[in-house]
Amino acid sequence: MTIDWTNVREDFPILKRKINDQSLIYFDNAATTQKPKQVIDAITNYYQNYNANVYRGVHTLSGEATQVYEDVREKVSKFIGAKQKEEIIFTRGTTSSLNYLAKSLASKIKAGDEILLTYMEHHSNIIPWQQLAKEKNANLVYVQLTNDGKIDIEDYRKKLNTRTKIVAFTHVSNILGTINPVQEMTKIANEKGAIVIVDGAQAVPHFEVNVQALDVDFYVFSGHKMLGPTGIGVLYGKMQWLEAIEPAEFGGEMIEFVQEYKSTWAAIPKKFEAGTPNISGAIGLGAAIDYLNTLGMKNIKAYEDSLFKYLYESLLDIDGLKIYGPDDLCERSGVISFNLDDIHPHDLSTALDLEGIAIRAGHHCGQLLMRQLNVVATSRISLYFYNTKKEINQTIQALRNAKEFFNG
Ligand code: C6P
Repeated sequence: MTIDWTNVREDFPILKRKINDQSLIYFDNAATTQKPKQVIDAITNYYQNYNANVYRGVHTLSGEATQVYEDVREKVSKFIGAKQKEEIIFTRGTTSSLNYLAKSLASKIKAGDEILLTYMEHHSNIIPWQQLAKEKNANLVYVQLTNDGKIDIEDYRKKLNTRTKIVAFTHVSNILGTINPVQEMTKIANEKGAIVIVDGAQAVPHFEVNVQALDVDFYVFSGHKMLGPTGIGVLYGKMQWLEAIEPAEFGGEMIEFVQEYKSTWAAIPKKFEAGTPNISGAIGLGAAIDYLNTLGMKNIKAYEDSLFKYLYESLLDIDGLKIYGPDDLCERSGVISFNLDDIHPHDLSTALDLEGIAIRAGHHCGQLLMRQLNVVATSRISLYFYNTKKEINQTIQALRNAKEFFNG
């Protein structure tokens, strides 16, 4: 299939917006992606035509809503190559999936155990483990990064030992863009008997992910970074792990029998979905997956890679611009962090915003990584398939203008 990537933009109403009298150029896709009308329409259709709670009614509307909600579970399962749809738990997003796991796995951790993280983790993949370590008197251990922003595999091997109970790391760094060798890291961790949890927030939207091939124990991601709405995310777990862990949230629909002083749990996945779920969010996520499948993840990756190469080489041309992360573009996904001379990223971002260009500036929820890079903040451009070379050219010019303005 040949895709007209410029035509794809017609599906995204927001891309017609003007910001400061200029056409919007949206380069903050790692924070959240824009939504195609197919996703917006699917949510509207639910509220207009079959709004009801799931599982709770025998009436027609509830049956319809339940059917679509469960169909989305199946779609997600196929999209990430899970063995069965019951391995897909709906959550509010990556952060809530990781918090859920930290609570659910608490019973497996005792004093002196180790939880292995890396220096490129998002705060969402640090703080829940810090809290768990504090509660259990366990220890957090961090894997070093190489100078070009990759996980130091030798250090990783060294730090894994029989005390390591959990290894949690990101598939793709939201700051460096580094794609980590998940399969290799999982194999090494499993040999030591550690549970492997992978943060796929910046991976699933951009290339094909197959959790069975990766052989991870748990994999988590957010709907809103892959065209879906906010407030919906996924916690994938291998069935044997989901059977071995306890729920961390309790209430309606996650039970089987309730007695005065004890209860039993519903079958997986309902055991892990207490209360009314985000039904419209799941429906929006289902429409997002349909949309991505229509384009094809392989096509998306190929187009994004070519766009990224163009962006990377154009940025390299700007004097005084320092790029963070791997030099080998095969080891990167569509995120690029940089600093330009001594211009504060917030100033740079504000200057670009005046020209209608949205980039992100700050620590990107990665304060540990900022300290490793010896900076307080970076500017960041993150791409998606609706971006174009023309937008990159305009942004490069805007960066040159800002350089001249701030440096006089
Ligand atoms: N990163 C960014 O601009 P939530 O907020 O739960 O949907 O996702 C959290 C999260 C976890 N892991 C990684 C690797 C992430 O990139 C993010 C979100 C956004 O980089 C917001 S800070």
